[in-house]
Amino acid sequence: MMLTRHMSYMTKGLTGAVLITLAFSAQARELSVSTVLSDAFPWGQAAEKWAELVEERSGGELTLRVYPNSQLVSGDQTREFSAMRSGLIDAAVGSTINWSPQVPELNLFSLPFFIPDETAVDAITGGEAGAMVFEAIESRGVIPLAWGENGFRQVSNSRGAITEPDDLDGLKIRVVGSPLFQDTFNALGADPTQMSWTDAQPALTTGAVDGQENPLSVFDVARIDQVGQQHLTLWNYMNDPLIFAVNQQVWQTLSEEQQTLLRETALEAGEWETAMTREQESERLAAIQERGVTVTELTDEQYQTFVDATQSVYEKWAPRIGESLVEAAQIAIDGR
Ligand code: X2X
Repeated sequence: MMLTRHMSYMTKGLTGAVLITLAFSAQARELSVSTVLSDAFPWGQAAEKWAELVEERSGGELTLRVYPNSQLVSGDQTREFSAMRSGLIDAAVGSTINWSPQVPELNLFSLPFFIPDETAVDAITGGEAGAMVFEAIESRGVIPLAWGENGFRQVSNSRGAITEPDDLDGLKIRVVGSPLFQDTFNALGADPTQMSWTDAQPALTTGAVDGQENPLSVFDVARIDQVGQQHLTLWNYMNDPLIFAVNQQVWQTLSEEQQTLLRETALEAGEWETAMTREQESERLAAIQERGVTVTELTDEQYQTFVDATQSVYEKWAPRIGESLVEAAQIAIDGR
């Protein structure tokens, strides 16, 4: 009775158009997606691509709204995973580095000089080791869907060319707020300082730090050379994959069709972004060199001096990551 009266009041009081809009918006669902970098970078473009594909294929029923620049965690990128787990944010395209304080298994990718090339990255993420990493994420309340790539990280500084660990002696290097990085740069004799990406750029500009490490795409797009970083060493010391993921409670409220749609579009966006990032590497390097940056490539012998100097990091962190995961990754690398 009450309901009937209420409905007839609604019908009389509202125009048909408004009713249709209400009915539609009751079904439409918007999920927030956090990223650290904006769509000026491949990373942000990965999230935008995901949103585009979802928009197209859901007919507007499901929408992803991308919030770049770590804004949903007030610039503190190492809180992104916790925020997603607690439901403060619905989803993210995030870096393994930034999530590693909450998911120790993700430190696998930051082990210095462990993953030699792109084929090795693919062998790890696409095989048993990758599945183990995804299980580790899921066991912490987040549903991982697909891989993307921020890229192999290279080191730059304002002082001089780095060709051996001695060249890093005493250099203040900005690193991400993940403890393994502290150990790696300490082992190399540098003076690492943890700070967010938001704080890194002013610190480089004022000379509060001498150097930083990031993939070529980040160095290029953010014009890191213009904040005094004239020396860049290509040492591929670690790869930083991206992961597309959704909060578990949010995931459970989605229909099976919506889940399939989110997973398939994440996979597609991830593959698209990874291929693009890799294809762009050589033109980015050329652009960086053209802007006057001294680029140093290491000989095998020089490379080995870095491997030897960071052996202790591997020994300390392999047990924290999990010996069986490190082993699975090693098998993937050897068999690639
Ligand atoms: O902070 C960084 O260096 C960045 C942008 O690469 C990450 O978020 C890992």
